[in-house]
Amino acid sequence: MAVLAPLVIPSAFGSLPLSYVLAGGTLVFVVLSVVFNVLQQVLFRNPNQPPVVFHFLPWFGSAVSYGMDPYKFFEDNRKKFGDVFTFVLLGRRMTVALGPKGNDFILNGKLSDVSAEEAYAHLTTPVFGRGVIYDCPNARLMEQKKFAKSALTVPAFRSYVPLIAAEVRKYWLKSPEFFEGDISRQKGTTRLMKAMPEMTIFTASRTLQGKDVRAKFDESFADLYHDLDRGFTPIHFVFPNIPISSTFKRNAAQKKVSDTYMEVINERRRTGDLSELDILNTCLRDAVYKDGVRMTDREIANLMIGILMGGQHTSAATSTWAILHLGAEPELQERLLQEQIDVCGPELRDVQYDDLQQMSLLNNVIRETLRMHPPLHSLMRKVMSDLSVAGTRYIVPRGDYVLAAPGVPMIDNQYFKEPRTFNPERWLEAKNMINLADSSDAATISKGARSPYLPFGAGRHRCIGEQFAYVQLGTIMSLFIREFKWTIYGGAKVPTPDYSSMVTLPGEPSSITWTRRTK
Ligand code: X2N
Repeated sequence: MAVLAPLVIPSAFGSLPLSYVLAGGTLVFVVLSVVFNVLQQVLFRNPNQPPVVFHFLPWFGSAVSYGMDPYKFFEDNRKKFGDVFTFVLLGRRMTVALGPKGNDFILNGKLSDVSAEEAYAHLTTPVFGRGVIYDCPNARLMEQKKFAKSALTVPAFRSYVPLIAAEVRKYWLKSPEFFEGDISRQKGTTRLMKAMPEMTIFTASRTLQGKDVRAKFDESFADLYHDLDRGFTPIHFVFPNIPISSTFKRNAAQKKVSDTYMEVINERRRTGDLSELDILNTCLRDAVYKDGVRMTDREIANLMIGILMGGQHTSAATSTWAILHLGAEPELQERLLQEQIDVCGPELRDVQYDDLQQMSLLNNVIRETLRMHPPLHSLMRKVMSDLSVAGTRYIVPRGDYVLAAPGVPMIDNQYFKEPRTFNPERWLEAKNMINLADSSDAATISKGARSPYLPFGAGRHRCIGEQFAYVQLGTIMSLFIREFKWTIYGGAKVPTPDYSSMVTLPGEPSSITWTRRTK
């Protein structure tokens, strides 16, 4: 049939099918843009802007080397260019500023100069929903953080520890990763990247959001949050609305989860029971902005999604890394058990919040885990007006993004001896506890970002979840240490990091083999 015959174009080479012409045209376009891109980098270097990491492909830029191992990428380019350089990442110009000064420059940047919401909202708003976190003016976020933070008091933490312990025990009992209903089981193998995210979501929802919210995870919430997770990826950072199933599921799940929180809110208002010390109740009572505007129930619902997503990936990754490091060091497990006995007595009474404060080795294990594996390797801001970099002639142009990598000083031997060695004991030395900037730096680096140890960031966007993270991780780890001895599955080493997700995760298989401690 004539309509199916390939369209033929006359040309200098005779007649060619259209597909050949299109392919040839595309090839010529790609070759020309690569050539133009290379020539532009070689010929037109602007001495008043940071050096640009050389890349063949326009738009794509250095995506592969950054995406595969950002720390190696930062280190390699620091050797070539120093602390400040620009690279192209999937259509964005990212200017990196390394070291404590770089962290200060970015994380303490003026509100009128750098914007987090302009860097993140396209990723986070479809997941969290409208009106909160990065989908509102920064002044609103500051107050939302204050509302949430005001729930995170010592009395609240005291109430959380037994709730976390109960959730962990319940999980062990029913989960196939642990006892699977058979409490007499004495040994097993656990895929940490299955078990720890589940334990994290159950414990965080139970404590931060209450019994009724936790109960939803036995019904629909687990699958819906799973759909939200799969819409919270670097792919969606680059293409927020890429038409693939994870995007559609993300959008549907956001609506359903938000609606479910609204139902919980209505029910709490109906019964008037706001007695639990959770963030939801605090917001229902107190979330009135300084200008008299009250947060709507929808905004409170969406804030709950953001808070749970935030706590989820970061804590699940950190507990997994910590358990893996301990799995590689059985002797450290014994010392942690001794600490449990020293603090809670030989009968090992249930751990309390105040006990956790006495467990310095346990807290140093968490601190050291966060030093080697801060969940977020890159913190970004969009540059809103031309920024000059102190001590250089560089101007970072408006429209660029700036990228802080607080994890870089944390593995730099200038600040931490043998930085690749997991050594919780290093935190017993006082010099590691505070800022290590020398006196000449101290004058130029304003407070908050001076420290080479910033796993919770610094400045106006600093994490509000630090204390909660220590309570959650400390309680879960205490229970693990009391119940099990473990090694990494197959006698393997601690896995290398996988940077392809939103947080730095241990590569698979991240499994442990455990035996019960007989009591
Ligand atoms: C294609 C490898 O993979 O070459 F969650 F209430 C809730 C952090 C945002 C990181 C974005 C890009 C990686 C490309 C790899 C809340 C608790 C938060 C804080 C290239 C070939 C979320 C985006 C990561 C780009 C890296 C936003 C989290 N506390 N939670 N090539 O944070 O705080 C929250 C806050 C972001 C990113 C990336 C590639 C408050 C590849 C191969 C492939 N990034 N990324 N939180 N790449 N390749 C959170 C900050 C907020």
